Amino acid sequence: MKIGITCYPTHGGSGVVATELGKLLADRGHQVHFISYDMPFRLGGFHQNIYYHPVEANQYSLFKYPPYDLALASRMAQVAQTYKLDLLHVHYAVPHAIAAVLAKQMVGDHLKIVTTLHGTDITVLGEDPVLKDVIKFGITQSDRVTAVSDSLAEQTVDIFQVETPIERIYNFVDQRVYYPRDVTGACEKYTPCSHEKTLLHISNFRPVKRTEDVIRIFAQVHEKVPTRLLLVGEGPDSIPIRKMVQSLGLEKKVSFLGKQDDVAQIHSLADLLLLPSEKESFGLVALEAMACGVPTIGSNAGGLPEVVEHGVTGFLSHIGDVDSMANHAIKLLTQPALYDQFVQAGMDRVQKLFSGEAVVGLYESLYREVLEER
Ligand code: GMT
Repeated sequence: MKIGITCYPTHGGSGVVATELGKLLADRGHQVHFISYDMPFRLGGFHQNIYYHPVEANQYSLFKYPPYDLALASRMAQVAQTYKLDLLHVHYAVPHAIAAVLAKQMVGDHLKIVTTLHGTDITVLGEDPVLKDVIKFGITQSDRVTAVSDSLAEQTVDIFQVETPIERIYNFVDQRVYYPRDVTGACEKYTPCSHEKTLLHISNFRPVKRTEDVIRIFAQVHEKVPTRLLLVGEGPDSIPIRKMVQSLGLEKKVSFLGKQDDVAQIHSLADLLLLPSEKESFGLVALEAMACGVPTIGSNAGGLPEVVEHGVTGFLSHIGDVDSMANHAIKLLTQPALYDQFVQAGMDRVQKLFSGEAVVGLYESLYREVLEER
């Protein structure tokens, strides 16, 4: 098949999933065309069967806002015509699904659109009265719509009152990259080595991640068990969180590592991942941690309970229940046999539900099904 993929090319989970999917599809012999404003960061070097087509918005002085959405639609149509694409698979509804609908109108009905909903495109932007109707339009005009968890599929129906069937296809992880790495000596690369237990949080430091809760959980755990905290990622809450760490006198125990590329290695340094999010349609970072042998302590928001099995591969508490999350962390850190059981259960769960091979097969079947309708 000839497949166009559009995603956000940055460090976010939707872009990671889209890029990894594209690479696996290319490995299986499909021709994959990434169409975006930048090269997806996970794409790396040369890959057979993968092409990248940049989108540039015109900066003409009349425009207060460069028309990226139109440039994207136009580029999608050009690539579709030039390379005779069978379908566009767009990740994240805004503006990608809407741009794809426009491209399809320019090219013709034979070009199919598969839209994958990732989370905040529905749970945050779907609540925006300005965007709500156009997101609904993108969903209803797509030939197939998938969501990364049952929770997100249900929320989409609730928020938009759509009858469009939404197929749940879970995110996946490449187990050739995400596995418990031997990190002997690697700790120095990120922070002074220590015999303390290591807690880890990775996110875009947006309010939905509740990073203040991460610090509160850590402060409680640290009182009972010698621990340190690694924080990976950057965003609007990074500076307030630094201030909070200072005001609690925890600077020596908390390392801010900023954005990092080799996340599998950092996961492998950790004992627990903290993910107390307000919203989390899936929680790719919890899946990556699980694949690296790291249980998650987090909230039961959105689709997180579909990834982390409470009491089996991690512990999930109500959003904001910092005491419960801290107690669960202390329990796992102080009971080695239980901890090992959680690690093993997590790795088994990854194999059973979230392997790249299985999930790429589901997308391939979906593509075939939609192309048969031509
Ligand atoms: O976590 C974010 O805010 C980034 C966002 C994105 O679009 O990359 O993540 C969403 O998609 C990920 C991949 O499907 C999911 O793992 C995240 O749970 C989801 N984030 C939210 O729902 C807040």
